[in-house]
Amino acid sequence: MKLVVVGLGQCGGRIADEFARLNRKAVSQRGIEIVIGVFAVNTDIADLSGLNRIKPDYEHRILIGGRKTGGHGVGKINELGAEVAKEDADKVIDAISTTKRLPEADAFLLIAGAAGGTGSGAIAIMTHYIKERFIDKPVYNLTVLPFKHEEETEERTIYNAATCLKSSYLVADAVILVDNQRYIRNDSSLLSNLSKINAIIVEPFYNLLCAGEEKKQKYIGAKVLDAGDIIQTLVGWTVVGHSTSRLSFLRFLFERTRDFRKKVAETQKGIQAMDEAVSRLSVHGNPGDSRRALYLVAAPAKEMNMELIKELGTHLKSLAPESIIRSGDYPRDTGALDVSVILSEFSDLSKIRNYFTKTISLISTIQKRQEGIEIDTAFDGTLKDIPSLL
Ligand SMILES: Nc1nc2c(ncn2[C@@H]2O[C@H](COP(=O)(O)OP(=O)(O)OP(=O)(O)O)[C@@H](O)[C@H]2O)c(=O)[nH]1
Ligand SMILES: [Mg+2]
Repeated sequence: MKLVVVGLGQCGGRIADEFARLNRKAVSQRGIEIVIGVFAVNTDIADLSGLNRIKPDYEHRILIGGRKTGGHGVGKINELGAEVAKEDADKVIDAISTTKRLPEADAFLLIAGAAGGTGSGAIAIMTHYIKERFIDKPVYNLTVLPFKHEEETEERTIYNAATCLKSSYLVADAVILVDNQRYIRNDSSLLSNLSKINAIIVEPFYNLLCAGEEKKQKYIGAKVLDAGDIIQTLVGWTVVGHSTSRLSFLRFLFERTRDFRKKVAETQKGIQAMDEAVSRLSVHGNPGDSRRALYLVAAPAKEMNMELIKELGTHLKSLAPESIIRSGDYPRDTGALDVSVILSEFSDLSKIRNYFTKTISLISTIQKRQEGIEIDTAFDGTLKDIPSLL
């Protein structure tokens, strides 16, 4: 599957930069292309300059809202991010249109942090314009949810996330969710290392995008997972999961017997790997609430057989009984068993629902504050008896 990737705001730009790296890896290691154009869009000149792999010309690093923001960002006001995206959408569309071999792209992927200003405000607006201009291609959003400490310290965080997510859901073909907080679970040093988190965020996409582009016969699976399978799976709220387990090196080299015990062990290893991928979903969710699912197994050809793939399908069906499940195998020469999972069309995700309910109560508190009905400070009680001149 080939993507055109557009990163919006700082978070979006940096993750788009990671996709550019992923594509270079695919070209150098596998001789295939998975991303045919990468763009960063921002209101902040410094953020655009800080990127590494996206082409440094103004057609790939696109400054929007220069007149309104002076090139210094929108300071977390996502309404302003949305406004400048509307005003400068043409600039972005024109740049995308110059992509060589654009007709080969299977889909667009737009990326942003939900809690910021520029990306949060711009992602749904740009999705709308891109869909309008390139009507034959699906447009997906990859939306990054804030860390817990950001939610706790800044009211705007929740409000921005809720308004960004609602808007994305209304226009995008699917909203792939990634929760920053999930990536520091076992390693708190990651909190200060966003580039490491970004590398982990894009990991599940590597094999998923490569599998259908493979040209070499020995890497073509019995059941190839191609762009069509992925497009059919991605609908509405979506999460991804990934796990890699190393197969024992000696066993990998020498053990060629095909006895039944080995087969049982293989299946068990596969199920463990899938459980791990599901336990590491990019946002915590109940697989039972998804309506579409997909899994891809990448491993040495001799470690895989159709029975293993089928067993894994049965296992995923037991976790997500309401889901239509698609699958594929991807033979690789590495000593690893790699499982990628997509769960899509969620009917509920508590994390997202909480943003919406918290924002509704936040809005009513703000309204009351503005009307002077409720003043949440230590002066409350004394203040309301003082006449106001407003
Ligand atoms: N995973 C990840 N999250 C990031 C990164 N940079 C920022 N974020 C998250 O994104 C949110 C802030 O969004 P930014 O992208 O910095 O904001 P922006 O879109 O540039 O908007 P303004 O700076 O307000 O104009 C916060 O929740 C951050 O935790 C990054 O490189 N990786
Ligand atoms: Mg910024």
